[in-house]
Amino acid sequence: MDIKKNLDSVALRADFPILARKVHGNPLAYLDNAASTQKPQTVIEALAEFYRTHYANIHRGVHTLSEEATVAYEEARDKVAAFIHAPDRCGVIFTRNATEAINLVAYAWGRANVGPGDRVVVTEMEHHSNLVPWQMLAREVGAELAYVSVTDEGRLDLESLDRLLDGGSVKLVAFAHVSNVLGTVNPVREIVARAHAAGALALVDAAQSVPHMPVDVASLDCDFIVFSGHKMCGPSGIGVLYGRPELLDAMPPFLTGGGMIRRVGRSEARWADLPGKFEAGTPAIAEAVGLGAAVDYLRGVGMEVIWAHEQELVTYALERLEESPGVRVIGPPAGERCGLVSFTVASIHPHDVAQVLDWEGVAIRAGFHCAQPLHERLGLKATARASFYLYNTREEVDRLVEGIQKAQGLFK
Ligand code: 7TS
Repeated sequence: MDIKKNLDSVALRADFPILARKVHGNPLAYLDNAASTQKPQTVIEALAEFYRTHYANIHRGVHTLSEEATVAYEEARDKVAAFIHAPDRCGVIFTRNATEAINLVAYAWGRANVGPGDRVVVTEMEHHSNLVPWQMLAREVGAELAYVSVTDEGRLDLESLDRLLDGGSVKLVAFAHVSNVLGTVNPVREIVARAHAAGALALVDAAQSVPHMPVDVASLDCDFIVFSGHKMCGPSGIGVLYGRPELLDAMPPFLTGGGMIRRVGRSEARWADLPGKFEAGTPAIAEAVGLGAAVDYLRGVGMEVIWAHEQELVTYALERLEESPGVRVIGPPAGERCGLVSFTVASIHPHDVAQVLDWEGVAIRAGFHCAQPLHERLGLKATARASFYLYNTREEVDRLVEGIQKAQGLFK
C-alpha cells in the first residue's frame, strides 16, 4: 500500500514540534513509541490553553472556572468513551496509566472476588504491569497464578488456555491485546469468549493496541480494558480503565478520600456513583483534557489509516532486518503483528546497539521491556526494539538498518 495516498507523513510530522530537533547533530528518528509517543501541537496547546484560561479544581466549586474545568474534564471522558465505542461513559475511569488501572481491578475486584484455590490466568507475554498485581493478589488470597504458553514463533498457545480453563475455578483471564515485545496481535474476541464460556471474566491490556488500531470494546466483549494516554499522543499521568458498569458498581472502591464519596459520617462513608467512585482525590484534570485533544487528533487522522501506515512500515522493517546478516527478529511474521519489531544482533549487546543508534539520532529501546518472564521463556537475555507510530517513515527504517550496520562495524 502506498503510504502517501493514505497518510501524508511529511505534513503530519510538522504537527509534532519535537520531531524537528536534532540528537547528536542528526535529525531525530523517534522509534521508541511503544514506550511513549510524542505529542502534537494541538495536545500541547490544549494543555496550555486549559491552564491559561479555564483551570480550577473540578466537581466542587460553583464558581465559573470550576464549572468550566468540570465540563472540559467530563467532555474528555465522552471523547474517550466514543473513541473505544464504550456503551456507557460512566464505565470510563480515569487513572494515572494502564498500570494503575490494572492495580485498581486487582485490588478492588480481585480482593472481593478471588479466593483460596481460585485461579487467575495470565500469559507468558505479559508486561510486568499485567503480572505483578496478579502475583500479589494470588499470594495474598491463596489463589493460583497460571500462564498461557507462548509458542516459539511468539503466538499464544490457545490449547494451553483451554487446559487451564478446563481445570475450573478460573476467575479471570488477564492478557495483552498486543505484545509490547513480540508485536503479536492476540485474538481477543476468541480468548474472551473462551474465558466467558468457562465462567471467568476477561481483562484486556490494550496499552499497545488502542493507540494504534480501531478498538471497539463492545465488540471485544471484554469485562475490563486498560490503556495509557502517553502512548497515544496524550500527556503522561492519565490512563483509562473501562469496565462493565455493573461490575464496577458491585466493586468496593480502590482508593478512598475526597471526590469519591456521597456522604461521610464519623465511622462510615457512602460512595459516589460511577465514575466518581473510582476517582479519589483531585484527578489529572489538565491531562484528561490533553487526552481528549489526543483522541481528537487521532480520530482526525483515522485509526484505520494509522494502522495501515504502521503495517506498511513494519513489513518494510522486517524485510530489511531479515536480510541483514547477524540480525535475528523475534516474534511472528508481518500480517500478525503491530508496528514494532524486537531483534538481537549477533555478538553485540542490545544496549550497545541502542547506544550506537542514539549517536545517529535514532531512538530505540533495549533490555527486557518490562517483560522478563517472556525473555526467559524465549531464552533471550535482552532485545533491542524499534516501535513505530503515525509520524515514522521508511527513511527512518533505513536509518535504523544503517545504524545497526554501523554498530556491527564498530564491534567487529
Ligand atoms: N501493558 C503493556 C502491554 C505495555 O506495553 C505497557 C508499557 C504497560 C502495560 C504499562 O503502561 P504504563 O503506561 O502504565 O507504564 N510498555 C512499555 C514499554 O514497552 N516500554 O516502556 C513502557
